[in-house]
Amino acid sequence: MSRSFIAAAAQMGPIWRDEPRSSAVARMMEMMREAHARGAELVVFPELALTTFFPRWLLEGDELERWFETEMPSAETRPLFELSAELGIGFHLGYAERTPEGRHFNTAITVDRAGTIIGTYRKIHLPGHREHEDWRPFQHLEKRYFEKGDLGFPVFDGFGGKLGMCICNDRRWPETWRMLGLGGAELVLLGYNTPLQYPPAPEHDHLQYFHNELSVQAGCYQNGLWAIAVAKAGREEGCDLIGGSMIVAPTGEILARAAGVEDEVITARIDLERCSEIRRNVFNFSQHRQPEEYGLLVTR
Ligand code: CDT
Repeated sequence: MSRSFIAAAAQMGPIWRDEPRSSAVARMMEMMREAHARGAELVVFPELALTTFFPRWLLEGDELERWFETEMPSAETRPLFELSAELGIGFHLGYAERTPEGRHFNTAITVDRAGTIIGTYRKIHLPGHREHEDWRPFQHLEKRYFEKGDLGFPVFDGFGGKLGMCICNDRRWPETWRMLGLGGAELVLLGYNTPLQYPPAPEHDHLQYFHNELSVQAGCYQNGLWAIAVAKAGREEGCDLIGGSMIVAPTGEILARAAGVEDEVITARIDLERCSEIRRNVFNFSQHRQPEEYGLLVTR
C-alpha cells in the first residue's frame, strides 16, 4: 500500500442512554460510506463509540455489564466490519471490553481494509475517580469500571507504515506519545469523550479545546508523527462534550478540523514519508536524545 493516502476522522454527536448499538453502528456506517466517497482508505471513530459515555453514572451488576462488549465483532458490530471489507476502507473504533475472564478494559482496535483487526490497545491513563462523589454534577468513574490496560503501547504494521493508538486522557501525557514515537509509530489513532466542564477545576473549562489541541499538536511535533484525534461531542445526557476532531501533521499543524459537535466527517491526505521532516532533523532521537539524563521519568 502507498504511504500516502486519504484518511478521515468521523466525529460523532451524542449517543443517548437508550440508543441501541445498532443505531450507533448505522451512524458509523453512513460516515464510513461518506469517508469512502471522499477517497479515504481509513476512518477513525471515537472512544466508547458504540454507547453513551456510561462512566458518568454509578452503576452496578447487569446495569453496568450491559455496556461492555464480550466479542468483537459481535452480531451488532459485524455490519461495520462487512462494510469495511466491501468498500476496502479500514477503521478504528473504541469500546468497553469484557474479556472471557471477566476483566474490564477501555479498549480500541484498528481494522485493515479487508475488515481484519490488526491492532488492539487498552487504555492506560484512566482518569476520574473510584467512588461516587455527590458534589459532582456528573460522575467520571473510569477508575472504578476499567482496569489499567495490560498491553503497553503497541506499535504495529498497517496502511503502509507503523501505527499506534491511545485513548482520550492518554493524549494529555507526553509519556504516551514518547512511547509510541520511540516504538516507531508514524500515525497515532485516538478517540476521546472530553466534557467541556472539568468540575475539580472549573476555572479551566474555557481551555478544554485549547488543551486538546495543545496535547495532540505537541505529541505529533515532538515525535514526528501524524495523529487522527476524534471526539464524541455535543450535549450527551445533559453533559457537554467538546468536538474539535482533527488530523494533525508531524509538523504539529492541524490539516483538518471538525467545525461542529454533531456527526461530521473530515479528511486530509496523510503522507507517512513526512515524518522524516522532523525525525531526521530537530527530533532525530538517536542523535539528540539524552536518555541517561531522564532517569527520574521511570524511577519516580
Ligand atoms: N474519556 C476521558 O479520558 N476523558 C477525560 C476527561 C477529563 S478527566 C476527568 C479527558 O482527559 O479528556
